[in-house]
Amino acid sequence: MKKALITGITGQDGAYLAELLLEKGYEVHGIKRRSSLFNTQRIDHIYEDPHEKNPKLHLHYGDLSDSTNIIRIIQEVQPDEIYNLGAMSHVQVSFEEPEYTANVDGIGTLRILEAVRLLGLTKKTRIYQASTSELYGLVQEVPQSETTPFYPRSPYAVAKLYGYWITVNYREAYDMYAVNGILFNHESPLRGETFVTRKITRAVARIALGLQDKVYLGNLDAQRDWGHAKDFVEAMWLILQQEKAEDFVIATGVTTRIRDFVRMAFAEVGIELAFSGEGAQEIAKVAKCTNPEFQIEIGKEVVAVDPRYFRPTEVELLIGDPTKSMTKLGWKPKYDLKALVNDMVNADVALFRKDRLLENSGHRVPNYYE
Ligand code: NDP
Ligand code: GDR
Repeated sequence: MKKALITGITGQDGAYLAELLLEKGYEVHGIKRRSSLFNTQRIDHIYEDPHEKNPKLHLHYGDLSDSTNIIRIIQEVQPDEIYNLGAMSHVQVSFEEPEYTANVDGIGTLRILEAVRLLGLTKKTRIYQASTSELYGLVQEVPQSETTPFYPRSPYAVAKLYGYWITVNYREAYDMYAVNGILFNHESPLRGETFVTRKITRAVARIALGLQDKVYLGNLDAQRDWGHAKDFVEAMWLILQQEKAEDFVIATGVTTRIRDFVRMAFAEVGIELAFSGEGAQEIAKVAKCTNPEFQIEIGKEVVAVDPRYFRPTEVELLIGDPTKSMTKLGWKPKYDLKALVNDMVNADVALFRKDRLLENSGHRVPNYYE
């Protein structure tokens, strides 16, 4: 039985990947951070009581900023595969916490590689590094492929640039199986609530159900190549199963503006929007509602721009070229953008129906607008 160690197992990708690897018969170990509240909601459905006989999922307390902790866990687990998904993954927050982001996202990667080297596991353990399309940053060429030059535009992307190159360097210097998956944006119902897609689908559900009046967003002109996280974790696994250690771009090859994601998400609940104004003055009002369940006033303003969500330096256009992964890995996404939006909006409508029930029976349900 193969053993995998996942950093960031409590995050969106960690949860889907753990599920996938368990299905494939792996023994899965994950690193979770100590927090003052439970933080395992995304993996509670696969959690196994450690008192049970032969559990297949094991959780270890740890942190990518703590080398000795990382060394000890890797020594104990002796993994065949490490998926380094742990990171401070929010681009805008990285402008607020640049040093912490560098430590965890940059040096954290080094800690994993160095632990494997020091423990003499270079021939046994394969390492997947969660690299990102944010490395491309300021547009140099489109679509972006494995050979496109990098120009990072945030402390997050700069930290990930170090993670990318230190992975390449350890591969070349020590002949390790250490590879980068350069993944474009991927989303799902498990996506963190403050990334733009989930922020939008949550707002759509809450507005349709009468729990919220409007949503404030930032740059509506940015373009992203969005896929489904379920498809993308499959690619991570495939990347580590190749004979030769190589880096791969994982993307859908289709790009969409934030504004059009907003339009599609509202359309999913039968609400048609009319946009007007420009830049920080842009708004969207309800033009039509074809769903009798949602009593929403025509003409109501449901989207507005708040410049506090503008980034000091923005990545305007991402569109990936997945040719290499499609030909060499045989990877092909099952979800297109419409299916992704449908999955996310339906999940949030189901989630917030529960909140509406609670509110209707007199309970206060807080919501955080980030
Ligand atoms: P999430 O933000 O959902 O998850 C991040 C995970 O990292 C969480 O489990 C989090 O723990 C953990 N983590 C944060 N800080 C530390 C730390 N100091 N030590 C150990 N673990 C830590 O991210 P995603 O699942 O979306 O992304 C997974 C990885 O892929 C990240 O590295 C991200 O940067 C990268 N990536 C993501 C893309 C995307 O579109 N989703 C695209 C390209 C790359 P906790 O739950 O306690 O916060
Ligand atoms: P991104 O994702 O920065 O691409 O990083 P995010 O969803 O945060 O932003 C995408 C684009 O939407 C614009 N935007 C807003 N973004 C947020 N979060 N909130 C808003 O209100 C808002 N309004 C507009 C942003 O300016 C941006 O252009 C994600 C993360 O998962 C990274 O970890 C990963 O590496 C990259 O994707 C690929």
